[in-house]
Amino acid sequence: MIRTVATIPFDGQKPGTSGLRKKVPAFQQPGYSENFIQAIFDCIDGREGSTLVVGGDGRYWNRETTELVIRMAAANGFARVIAGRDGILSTPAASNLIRKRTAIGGIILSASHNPGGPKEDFGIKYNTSNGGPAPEKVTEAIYSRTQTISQYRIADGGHIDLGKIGFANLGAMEVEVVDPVVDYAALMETLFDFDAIRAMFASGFAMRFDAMSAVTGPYAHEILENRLGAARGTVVNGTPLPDFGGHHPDPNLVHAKELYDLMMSPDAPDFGAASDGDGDRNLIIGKGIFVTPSDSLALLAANAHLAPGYAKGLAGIARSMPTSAAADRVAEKLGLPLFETPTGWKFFGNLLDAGKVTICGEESAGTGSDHVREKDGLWAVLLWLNILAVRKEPVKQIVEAHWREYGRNQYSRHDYEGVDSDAANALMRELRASLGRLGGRVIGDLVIETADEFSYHDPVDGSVSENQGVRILFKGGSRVVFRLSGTGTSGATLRVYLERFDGNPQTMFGETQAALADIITAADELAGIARHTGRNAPDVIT
Ligand code: VG1
Ligand code: CO
Repeated sequence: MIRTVATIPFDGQKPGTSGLRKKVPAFQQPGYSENFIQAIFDCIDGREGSTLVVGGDGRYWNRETTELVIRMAAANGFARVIAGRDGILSTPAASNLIRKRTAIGGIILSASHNPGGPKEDFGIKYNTSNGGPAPEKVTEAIYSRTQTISQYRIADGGHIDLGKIGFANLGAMEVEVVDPVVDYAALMETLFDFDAIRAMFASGFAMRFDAMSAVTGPYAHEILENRLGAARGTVVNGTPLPDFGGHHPDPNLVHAKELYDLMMSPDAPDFGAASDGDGDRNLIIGKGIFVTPSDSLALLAANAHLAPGYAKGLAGIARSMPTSAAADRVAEKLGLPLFETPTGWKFFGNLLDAGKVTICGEESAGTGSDHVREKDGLWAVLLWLNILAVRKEPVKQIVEAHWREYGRNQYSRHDYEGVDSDAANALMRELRASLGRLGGRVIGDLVIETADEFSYHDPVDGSVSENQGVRILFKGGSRVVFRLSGTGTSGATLRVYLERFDGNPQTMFGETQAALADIITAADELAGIARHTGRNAPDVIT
């Protein structure tokens, strides 16, 4: 039976960088999730008779919402829903399924790196038929629909067993429950030299992969241990838990500290990696060396041709604006175009669809390629493994050789979390207002060359995205960027991105925070971080 039900007024917080993210109790209000899902469906032209993919990162409320999406899809004319078993699909695996099964789109249930549990975060995101996050014009349309909608449609009755692989019917709609790993693992086999990686593990190469009790556990067990022969126990925290074991599934040096400490100890294996809640990010640590995501992007781009899927070379490279310019140096040397986009994977979609770029990356530990339309944590790990299997050198040696060849972009991000929203907005407002006066200003040894706010002109569809972060460029190529996070669910998070280029082998191996000290001081002076936020130090340094 199909019911039409009145929605509740939507409280109108605009979906941010990655869809709608809120605390679980917000999504549990009767009619709330329904309102957003119906608004998504209303914005899908041609949904009658089409296929929809649904799944998420396994966090609390994932399964309930997967069932809700299926029931609403049945009442909204879809012919088929493909769901991951138990409602599980990593973000890149969902992107792959949308593409492979020519679905009209997909709904991904995740709050990525944010904590999970009954009082923690949940999220709903819509991806379009190319497998990528909906572009801004679509998310804007969905948002305005939430403001006018008064009813949603849902199919009652009928049993949905998400635990069992196979086909079932809900009214006229078919529900197909799939193994979340199989298609993704098959895709990875087409890109990487599994034989070479298997031989490397067989010869004693050791690694640790921390799945952070999030979605990548089943993927990593199957690919690393079962197919590539890594020792049992390589994958730790490999079972997805609704509350991620009480941790933040954020693969950074604070939340993946255990892995970091191991990799810096005398007992370190050859390679360490971790992924986030929904499996789209990666943390890469070699024995005795943390590889910053910006450096990792540059290194992967420079060495990608060593993997079969990229043997023909790259079409181009794209990075988000706050990501360091390390990749630019690789692009220049290889004679490739380099694109600078706003933060958020949705901005890479057009470039990838148009064949202008092959590899993309963000400083926040997201790297990916044209194999799907999302960033992909395990993909990055496998590309690293493929490179290591071919070069047969330790990670540290590869990274240091890269710096010697290209120079080093010393880089760090400082996050101030849970800042009062008014204070954070005031900081950004004052900073914006000061931009016109900053050119030529001297702070210590630094001279400001330009100061502006980044706006992006999409070279494919001509759309313009404004207010994408304040950037202050110093003479000599050092830089500080300020922006507010679009993925938080309480208060504001101020992100400060700091960068200095060092081409001198006498100094480039120095410690990062020390190398950036004068830029850190200048950042506070320019933005009044302590004055506005009352904080004297960031909460997270990566
Ligand atoms: C953060 C990162 C950004 C990333 C986004 C989604 O956004 O900075 O690079 O694309 O999270 O990542 P923000 O607005 O908080 O800075 V996740 O892994 O949703 O999937
Ligand atoms: Co994520």
